[in-house]
Amino acid sequence: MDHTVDMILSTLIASAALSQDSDSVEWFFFDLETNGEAAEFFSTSTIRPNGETYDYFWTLISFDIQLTNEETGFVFPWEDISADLPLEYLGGDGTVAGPALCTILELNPTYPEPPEEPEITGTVGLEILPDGRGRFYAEDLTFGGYLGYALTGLRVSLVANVFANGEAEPNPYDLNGDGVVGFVDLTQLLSAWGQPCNSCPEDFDGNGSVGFTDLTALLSNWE
Ligand SMILES: [Ca+2]
Ligand SMILES: [Ca+2]
Repeated sequence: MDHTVDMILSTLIASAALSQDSDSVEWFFFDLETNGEAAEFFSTSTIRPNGETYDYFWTLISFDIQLTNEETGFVFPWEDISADLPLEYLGGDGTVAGPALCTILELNPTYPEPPEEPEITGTVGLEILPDGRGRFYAEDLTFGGYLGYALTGLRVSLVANVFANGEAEPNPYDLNGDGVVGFVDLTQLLSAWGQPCNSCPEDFDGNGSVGFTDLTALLSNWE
């Protein structure tokens, strides 16, 4: 299967004029297009990232595929196959726990249903980033082929509405506040290792110094 078609990324992100730390946003993600490479779009507007929960609903605008004749190289026009997709791909709603980083939507498209081919497998998703932007992405994509026809393109557009409720308690183990407990926090803890400190953030158990108990606490909250 030939993946020589250059990945084209085009986006038109229209967003309601909302200020930083807003309680609700409407994110339009148009034409997330890929030939199989990982692709991502970011919203221009933000929602406040410290919501205790987020209510959301999203609607698929289109889900297009592109086929190429492997013998002649003829590329067929984009075809919207959203009408053939299962109902759960056309839209949905729900609530996720904050604070951001949190995942609103994750689809694992397989089209058509096996054993039919050509097929798509992979992940298409939407998440709220720690800075409050929305990230719409497609990754781990595998395109199949059938009888001389190769799937060479995928294009997805959707709109999402997100509402922030309440305020999440900050995670004490997320020392740098980027929304995850990870290597950056570990590094920060280790750089304070063994030093006496009074109510410093790395001293989780509050015994006046940064040591093994604090390390264990951080690792058991690793994300
Ligand atoms: Ca962190
Ligand atoms: Ca300690």
